[in-house]
Amino acid sequence: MNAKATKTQPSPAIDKAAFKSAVIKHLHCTLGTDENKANNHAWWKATCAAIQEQVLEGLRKTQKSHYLNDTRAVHYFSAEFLMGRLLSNNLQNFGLFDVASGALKELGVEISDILEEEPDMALGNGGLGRLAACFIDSLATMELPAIGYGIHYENGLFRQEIKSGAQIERPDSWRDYGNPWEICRPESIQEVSLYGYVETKYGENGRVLKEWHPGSIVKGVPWDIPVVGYEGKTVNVLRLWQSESSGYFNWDVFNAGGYVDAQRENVQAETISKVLYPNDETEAGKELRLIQQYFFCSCSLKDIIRRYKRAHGDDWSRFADQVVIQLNDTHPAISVPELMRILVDRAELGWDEAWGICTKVFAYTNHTLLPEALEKWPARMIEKILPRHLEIIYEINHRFMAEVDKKWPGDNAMKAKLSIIEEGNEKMVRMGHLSVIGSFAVNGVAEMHSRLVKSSLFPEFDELYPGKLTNVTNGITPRRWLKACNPALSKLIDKKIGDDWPRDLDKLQGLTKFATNKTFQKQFMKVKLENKELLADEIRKSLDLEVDVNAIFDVQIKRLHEYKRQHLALLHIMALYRRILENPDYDMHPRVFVFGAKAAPGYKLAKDIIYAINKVADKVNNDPRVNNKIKIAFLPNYRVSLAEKMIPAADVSEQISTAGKEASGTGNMKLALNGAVTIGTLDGANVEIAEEVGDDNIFIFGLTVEEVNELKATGYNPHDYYYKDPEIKAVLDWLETDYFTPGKPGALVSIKQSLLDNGDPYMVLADFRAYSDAQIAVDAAYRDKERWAEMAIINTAKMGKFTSDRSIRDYVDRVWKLSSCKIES
Ligand code: TH1
Repeated sequence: MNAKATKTQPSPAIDKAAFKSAVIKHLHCTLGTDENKANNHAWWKATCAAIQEQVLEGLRKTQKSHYLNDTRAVHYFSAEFLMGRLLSNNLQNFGLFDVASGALKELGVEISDILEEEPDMALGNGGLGRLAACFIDSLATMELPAIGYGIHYENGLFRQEIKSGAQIERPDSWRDYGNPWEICRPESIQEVSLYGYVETKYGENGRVLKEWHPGSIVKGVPWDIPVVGYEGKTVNVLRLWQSESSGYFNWDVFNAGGYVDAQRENVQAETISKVLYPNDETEAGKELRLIQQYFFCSCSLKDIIRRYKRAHGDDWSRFADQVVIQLNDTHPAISVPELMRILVDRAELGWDEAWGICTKVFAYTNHTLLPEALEKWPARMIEKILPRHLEIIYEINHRFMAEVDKKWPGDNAMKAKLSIIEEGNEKMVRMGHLSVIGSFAVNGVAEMHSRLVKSSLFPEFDELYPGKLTNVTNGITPRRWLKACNPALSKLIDKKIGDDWPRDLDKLQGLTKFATNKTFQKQFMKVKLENKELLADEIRKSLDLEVDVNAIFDVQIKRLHEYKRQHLALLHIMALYRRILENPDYDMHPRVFVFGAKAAPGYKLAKDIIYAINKVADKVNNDPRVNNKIKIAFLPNYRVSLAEKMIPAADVSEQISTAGKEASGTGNMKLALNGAVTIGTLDGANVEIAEEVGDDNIFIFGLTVEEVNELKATGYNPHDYYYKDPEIKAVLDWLETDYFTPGKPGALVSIKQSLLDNGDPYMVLADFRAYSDAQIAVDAAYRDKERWAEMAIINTAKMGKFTSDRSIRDYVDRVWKLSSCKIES
């Protein structure tokens, strides 16, 4: 049964002939070249320029409509936006992909070739940054007034090369040859103060006035990236700030004896937005990082206030009706004292009135419970860089302590626990506490994570502020993560259930009834096979490695971190290898283990794990005794555009973090949406994926959070597993030999040490056997072709919940209270 064509497919604004002339016009007039001379890069730029005409028209109309309707808007503050490539996305969203592809073909150009010319905008580390990108896509698609605020890093996340198995970091220069999407807005430059000292003055009726005399001032230059919603009606912006020197030298501070501080110009202004810190989930604690955070928050708040004042003058009473600011983790938490400073010192509002505004404007999303990711800044560092902000933080805390005393009279332990200030050798400012206290809503990112935020991270805050802590489960945009990255599957789905699922992902439920239909199963698995062929080509090009597309494609793609347990996957692969060596007839369906992962440059063990995967790969891939039953492909430089090629080709999705550690995960959603079956722990959003697809369509294994905690409490000893399970022992001992690193015994020993001597903090050994058994079940299931096809289809069919449109709907209803705004044409 083929469903009718629906009306929701974007209808192209221009036809092929018009698009073709636009491309040629830009080739001539924007790029100064012509059809005979143009290379793929020039064609790419001309095509971008052609579509940018539509984009900018949409942007102008959107801004006009928002202004005329004086809309309430959400301002998404995030230190990271992992946008990836924009051309194919923008073409898709305008419904112009086929038009452009046809026009280019007539010009003798393959669209797939020019799409490859676009560098990724990699202004983020991983899930947190990509979530921000999915959210602004949904906001535009749902016609909600929204603006993303972040940093215009000159260098995004490093480019990863693999040399002799080891990770090497190279700078990422995404703008070297110009970025066709961004628009510089010099008319909206802001100034940001740093360093210096605070002067106390007395105004009329004895009012205490604080004046900050900064030691240096830098300029923030805004660059706007248009964000095109599906069907191209609303075009919102992502505004990224670039730092520049203001040429300003503070004589005032110089003369007041602050000579050294005045010289702070040598934190050269330009360095502020030079580079993205490459640490995912580890707080860097570096002065420059705090400056980056303050820099973009201060610019963004001033930008918001400028826009508000244009409509409302000095009347602050409506500010909180018009403005809501979402803090993406604690990275923008310094916004809370910054807004207080602007309101109290600049606008001269009373403290209570200012605090009333603040706590109606901010909402905070927590993304992790890992202690190493919870930001704390030395009070002395804040005092040096932002002396007035430290005073404000103390004042906020002073008043908060009084509230705590009201609730728990005389309980000093409680005060110490909840205080924004952590006492100790060095006083530290807890940015999480500041964010909870300064916000009207706090959310975790998956049901289980939000439960843990309430029960173990912030239980007292939950008692103090009932209802403030809530959940919004993460989501992903189906436009990029199915429609654009998997055109073959998208077309099959269109034919079967109609083409309005990219807007209404619950429609995929309609596939359920075909899950056992033999014809549909064949069609679905044929698409999967074609996608595996494409990835096999990529693996051949990148690694010079041949893989069998009839093997199970088993994919683990995410940042490298011990808690994500890529080393659990590695130990299992080594165990399989060993079983084959011991028994050449060892019965297993051939498997290709595909990895993509970057390690933080300073994270030694993570880099060792990458090295180990590559060394084991060298050996296994070239050992004829393996008889092609196992291949290992570690694809270098994992990034959004590579994910778009890997995800459609996956049969199995590895989501094997220690229970309680992965707040949500979003790769798990992308893979399942594309018909991969999950092998995973009961962690993060895996729990909700299991609820949606049902126990028969997912492979759950391992300790639960409760079991992890209990084992920890009663004393976990990894040696027990090492001595009790001969396979674990053999595999770990193997790491100590030079079998995988000929001539270099011990090159892989750090992994064994972390699992034994260092106590195996993520309980890899405790979960090994359960994982191995689950993999045996995966193997058996795959051999039953029809059963597997059914599972894969069900996974796609049941992912409706995980569209980022649903996440945004939840934020709108529960937190932001926004209304959509129709764009007048
Ligand atoms: C990730 C979480 O690890 C992941 O589980 C979640 O799906 C994702 O955020 C989106 O919510 C995080 N990334 C970072 C990055 C930094 C600091 C904390 C986190 S939590 C730099």
